Amino acid sequence: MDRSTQFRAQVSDHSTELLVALLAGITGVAGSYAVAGYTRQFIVAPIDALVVRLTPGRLVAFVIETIGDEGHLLHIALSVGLAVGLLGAIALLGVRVADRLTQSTLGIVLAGGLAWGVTAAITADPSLAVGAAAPVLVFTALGVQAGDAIEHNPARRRVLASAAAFIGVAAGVGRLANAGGGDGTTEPVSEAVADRLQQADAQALDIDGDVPGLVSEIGEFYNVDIAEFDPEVPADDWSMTITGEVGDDVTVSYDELTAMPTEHRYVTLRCVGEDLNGEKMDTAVWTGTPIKSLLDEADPEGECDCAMLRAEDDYFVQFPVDALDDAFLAWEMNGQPLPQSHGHPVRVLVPGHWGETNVKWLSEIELLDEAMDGYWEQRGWHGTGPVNTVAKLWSTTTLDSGAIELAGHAYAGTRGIERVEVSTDGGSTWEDAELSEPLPGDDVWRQWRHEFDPDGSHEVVVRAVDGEGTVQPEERSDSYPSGATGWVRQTVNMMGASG
Ligand SMILES: Nc1nc2c(c(=O)[nH]1)N[C@H]1C(S)=C(S)[C@@H](COP(=O)(O)O)O[C@H]1N2
Ligand SMILES: [Mo]
Repeated sequence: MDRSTQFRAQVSDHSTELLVALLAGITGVAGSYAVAGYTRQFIVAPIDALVVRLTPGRLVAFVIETIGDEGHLLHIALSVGLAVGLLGAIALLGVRVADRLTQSTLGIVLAGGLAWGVTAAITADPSLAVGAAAPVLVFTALGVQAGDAIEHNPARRRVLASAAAFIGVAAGVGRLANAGGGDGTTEPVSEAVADRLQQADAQALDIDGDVPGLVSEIGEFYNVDIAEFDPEVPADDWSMTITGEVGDDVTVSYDELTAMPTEHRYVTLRCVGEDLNGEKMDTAVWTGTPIKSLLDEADPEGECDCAMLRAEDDYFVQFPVDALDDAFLAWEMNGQPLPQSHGHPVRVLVPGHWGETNVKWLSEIELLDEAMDGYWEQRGWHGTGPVNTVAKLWSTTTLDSGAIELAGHAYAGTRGIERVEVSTDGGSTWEDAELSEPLPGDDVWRQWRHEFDPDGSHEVVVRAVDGEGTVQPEERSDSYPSGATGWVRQTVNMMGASG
């Protein structure tokens, strides 16, 4: 062999190795998805958790502001890439070991074993880890035994085709696994909840446009999570401890909690990170128990009168103990067991405070001696206080009569909504909108609706007046760091809304 043929042989050797490693990585990730679905046992889940944890807060805020909800695709893509790289590197190691030591079996078993061990360790699920390990083993074996054979077409094409087929099947199976997880069954709703759902229906305004009712459907209720993969906490395994600067630690189990005096409350949540006219604001009927008696039992004695709430997804948020006085530990949403994505089995609902204080998958309340930042506060947000007042303009509809109907919801936390005012001339003159009767509760939105006869183009402006008589401030600010402010404005003409 002259030098150049030798060199060419080496290059194609390397490219075959790399191809096999890449296929092993991709099929390993696909195999893991096939058996685990989009859950915490999927190999990408723990890697993504690490990626999110290591991403600087300023970058997170920047992505939320510029890309918004699609931003999570960035870290998921990165995490999938890292998982492919990890399994691919293991396969490559196997191929090299087989090659150098001329021990095919050793290399293959090493790669399969390592892929299994690493996946089992990071997902904490040894049996489902086989889903990632098996394809790595197979493709390492292919690389070792058929290394020379698949250097050229059509063998290479056959290997690629089988890898592609495997990935396709795995994706389908994984999707089925997901569908099985949230099995879509509904529990019968108690009479008390049914009454409240009915009351919400009855009090909703007759709106032509597409606006949520006074109670949001579970599947439509917005979702904000720090983790891409929700914790899975069976009710039987759940308990919550009040600890730290307390007279006595208090621990409750799920059965103890649900045996306590039960209430059904209408509560609205709104995320501090949403746009002024965004849609991360929803209402449900929540079933749970007030937290006060448990707090009293624990007897808080910390210097700062503040509490750190912690959750199973390593989320944490700190705010004044006083805010917990009227707070609520909820285990049902619209009469259904709390869905996994909304904090199963138990979450906190803190009246009037921004969404981030409403900790899901709650595990611990620690009373502190000194105030500390929570997860979002460490990333620059100020989202633990009371919500800003807002009137949303969520629909603009031309009615059969030719009139234009404007509609939306207004919310001001525990201050309540007294009035919604609408201007159709850019803010020169104002009229009161029709308002839904207030639902019982201290922390509930109201629906509003306003009809007018258009005459050319209109600059529509809406603003709410809270229960204390304070008009929603006009000055505009972005959601970062303290929640969006300003009045929602829209240019509306006979054809409907524009901008
Ligand atoms: N454990 C935990 N609790 C959490 C969060 C989270 O990521 N983890 N997100 C918070 C934020 S920022 C908001 S706005 C609300 C959203 O609740 P939802 O997803 O049920 O609508 O939950 C809060 N509680
Ligand atoms: Mo939020």
